[in-house]
Amino acid sequence: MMTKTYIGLGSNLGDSEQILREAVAKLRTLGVVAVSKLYQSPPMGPQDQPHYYNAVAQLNTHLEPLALLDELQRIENEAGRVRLRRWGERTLDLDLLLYAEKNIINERLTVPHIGILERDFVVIPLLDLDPTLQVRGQSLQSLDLVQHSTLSALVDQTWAN
Ligand code: ROI
Repeated sequence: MMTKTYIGLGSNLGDSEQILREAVAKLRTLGVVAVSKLYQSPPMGPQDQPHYYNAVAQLNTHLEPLALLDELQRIENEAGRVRLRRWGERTLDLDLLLYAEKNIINERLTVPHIGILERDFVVIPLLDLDPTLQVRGQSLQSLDLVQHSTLSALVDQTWAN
């Protein structure tokens, strides 16, 4: 069975735009992918780190949640993932945000992703992909942070093609 999933992408170490492009190319080996615009976003966490490049991919895949998580972690590792400190800079972050309408809680994975409704760098790209999206019964479009977003679009949705 094909499942519609959403993956958050973030990077603020190295050539972040290229790193995210390569990550999207690898996601395409897991199923059918559509991408949001590419954004630049001020760091959440310590401010003495570079701004982030953020985007979201919609992935239609046959993979079960934990098998998908394994693949995401493999892609992170292949990007030479470096993480310097908690809440700090990283080469590549791939977060499983949503797995259809499923709620998943186990030691490796919480879906919907914790904090999804509080982070503009997740919510705004999600809305590019589906302006009507709801999470835990909440319409993303009507969240306050959509009006007060600190995000700036760098390039349109053709960036990862
Ligand atoms: N801040 C921004 N703007 N974007 C991210 O992707 C991001 N990722 C993180 C933390 C450190 C929470 N801050 C972030 O993991």
